[in-house]
Amino acid sequence: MKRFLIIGFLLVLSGCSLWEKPKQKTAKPQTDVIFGEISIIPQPASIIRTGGLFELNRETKIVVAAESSFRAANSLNEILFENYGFTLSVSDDRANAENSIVFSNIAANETTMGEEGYSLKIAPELIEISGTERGMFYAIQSLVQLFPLDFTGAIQIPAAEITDAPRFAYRGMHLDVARHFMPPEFIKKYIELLAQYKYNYFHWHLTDDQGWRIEIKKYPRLTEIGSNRRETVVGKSYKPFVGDGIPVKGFYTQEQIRDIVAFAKSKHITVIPEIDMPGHSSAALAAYPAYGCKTNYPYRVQTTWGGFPDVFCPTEETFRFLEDVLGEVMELFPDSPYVHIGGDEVMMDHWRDSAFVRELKRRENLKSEQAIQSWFIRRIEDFVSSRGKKIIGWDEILEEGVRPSATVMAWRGFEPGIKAARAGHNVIMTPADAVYFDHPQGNAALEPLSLGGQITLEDVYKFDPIPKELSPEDANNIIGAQGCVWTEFIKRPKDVEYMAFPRALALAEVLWSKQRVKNFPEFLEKLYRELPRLDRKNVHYRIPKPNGLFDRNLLAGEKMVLDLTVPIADGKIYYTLDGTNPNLKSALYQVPFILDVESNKPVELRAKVVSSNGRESPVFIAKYVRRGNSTVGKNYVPPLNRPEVKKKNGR
Ligand code: TNX
Repeated sequence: MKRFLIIGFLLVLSGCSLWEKPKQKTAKPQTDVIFGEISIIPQPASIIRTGGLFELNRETKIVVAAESSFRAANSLNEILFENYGFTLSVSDDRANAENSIVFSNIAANETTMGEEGYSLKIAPELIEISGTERGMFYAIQSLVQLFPLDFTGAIQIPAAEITDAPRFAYRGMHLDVARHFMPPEFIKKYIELLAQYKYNYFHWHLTDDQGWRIEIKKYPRLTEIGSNRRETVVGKSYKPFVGDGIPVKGFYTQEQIRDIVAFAKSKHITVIPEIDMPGHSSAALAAYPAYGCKTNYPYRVQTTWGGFPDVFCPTEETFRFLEDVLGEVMELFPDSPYVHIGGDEVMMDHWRDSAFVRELKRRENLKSEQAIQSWFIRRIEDFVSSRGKKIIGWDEILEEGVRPSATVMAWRGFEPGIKAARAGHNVIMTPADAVYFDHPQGNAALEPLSLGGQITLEDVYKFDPIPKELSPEDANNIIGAQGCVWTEFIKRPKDVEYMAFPRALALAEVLWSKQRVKNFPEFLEKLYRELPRLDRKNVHYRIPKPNGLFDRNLLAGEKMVLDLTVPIADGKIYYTLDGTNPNLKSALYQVPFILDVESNKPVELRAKVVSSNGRESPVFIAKYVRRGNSTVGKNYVPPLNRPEVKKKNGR
């Protein structure tokens, strides 16, 4: 019955003209996607080009056999509708399979492609998609990247046979909503974008010193008090403190959380909640000071960044409180096998000062404050596992031993990850120097205010979650990696987008694609085709650096040919050579030319890319240095008519 209702709904959806957007503008030739290579991020394991094209049009039918394929088909229809304003009819009639997209659901235990793998066969007469429900969902994410941006009567898709499966089981992105609250609609947008690139986990950092952002029914003060910050430090003016006077508020109600979790599930993303303990707990202690070790202490929702001595006191009352909180949390995230309990950066001064803690140490034979931290985490882990879930903690939880069942997020470099993998823990690699997307994407002086050293798109692409030191057996314990977006200096959703994209696309390829099919220049080519799709979704990604712009040491006599290509469709490059930052009045780069670089007189080129809708990249700098005698070639003819130059600059 339910099944027919779904068919009915889809038929109505596809046949009803009210649902159709006005036809797309004027006919325009399709992009070179059809004739060019097949451009998919993350790169599939195997693509075999066969001949011809499949033409998807309004008459194309979707054929499904099982309920799980209905859901997969539905997600294809959603994408078609959102982008082109129409949907396809869905039926279980396999009789005439011409001009159709046939979904075949395969049970996970009956496929060699694994739980997440898929096969996508595009032939001129039909498209066949097979896999588990999740696998079919990923097949669709690949398929739609082959569609042109605009619909001009038919969507032509190059024929090919794609077989695919991920390299890692854990492919995550994180978002800190404690430092700056992000509205529920944005969380959904973020999740949708992650799903598009085959991520399967969203790690939601919900509590920290500067804000508690999840409603807990039994402890209403957590959000009444803990979700309100009076103001925020301006930039890095901690001492003396300069505040901006602007309150930061916001939390997610349980209803909103359920809605987001269900939305994520429909996109095959598991949401992992993080409740940080025993440190990073100022906001909770501002609401319930009784669970700290100090009496008459000015616990408050912090307005600056860094570490704070506020810490949960390991009393029975505190454990009861934390178990109540985690109990409610686990009910809100029924599909997550994990709860993240933080465990990072604990300052132990308050424990050291506490008579209660000294007595506890004696009673439990705990030799150090670190040992209390481990004892604390083990108690929490016992509770979490009694509810059938596993804990994840930041790598500090390893320090005095934690049970092997705990999954470790290695953030302080590779070393803790190596240690944890050797000790038999499952490990998720999140080394700050490689995948902390709150770090700047280029020269920090030219980027928005941020933390840490630069991590470029290429750095992310070249990151390998498996450290070379590990034996193949221990390497199996590395279940994946995750990009982290801490939001001390990232205030608004569009700032999150700027920091996360396009680096999250590079990381998606690290996590999904086999190493042998990875190639950074090809990734950049694919990115060029993919960015307009992000524009379509109003994603405020950071416009990448023009290709061909990098520092050069020139040999005597070597010509410095400046040959740049714009990294985005319809983009323009403005540049200066006098050390000032370029703007829209600066010289417009049009064709390759020779730059005079005299001996021992370095030239600094500053460039900025501006998109057709007026969005500006940061300033990019390249330095050209020539040592020794120069004989700058005066006779050089710029390759004006080189086809690749025309193609890229002409769009
Ligand atoms: C370290 S990573 C932290 C966060 C900060 C981040 C800034 C971790 C477990 N703790 O509290 O926001 O660095 O990059």
